[in-house]
Amino acid sequence: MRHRDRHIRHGPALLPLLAALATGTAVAHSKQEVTFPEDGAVLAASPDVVSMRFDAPMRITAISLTSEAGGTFDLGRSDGMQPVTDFRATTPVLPTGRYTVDWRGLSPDGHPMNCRFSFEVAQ
Ligand SMILES: [Cu+2]
Repeated sequence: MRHRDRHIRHGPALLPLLAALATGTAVAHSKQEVTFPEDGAVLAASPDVVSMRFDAPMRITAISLTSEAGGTFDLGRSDGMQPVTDFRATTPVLPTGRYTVDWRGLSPDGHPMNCRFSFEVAQ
């Protein structure tokens, strides 16, 4: 069985289904539990890192940080593309503005996942 979850953070109705799918399988579907910054957060200064926590190890295959103005910013990864439950990447100093983190990953059960979260750096 193959399925793709888009914006998994916004799909609470899917959780019972995902739990049912995970039952009886050796490896579980992973989901995003917590991000830093939180989705919608307004920060007084540039964050040093962005992070995501998962309930099962997720291999992050792509991640990007873009500004509302269209700029892209390099992230410093240290996970070596290995599955991790706590993903962290350092950020450059971000000017005031709105930002979105988009990521794609592979759940332990092999399902492709993707999600995004946004935050604002205020003056
Ligand atoms: Cu799955």
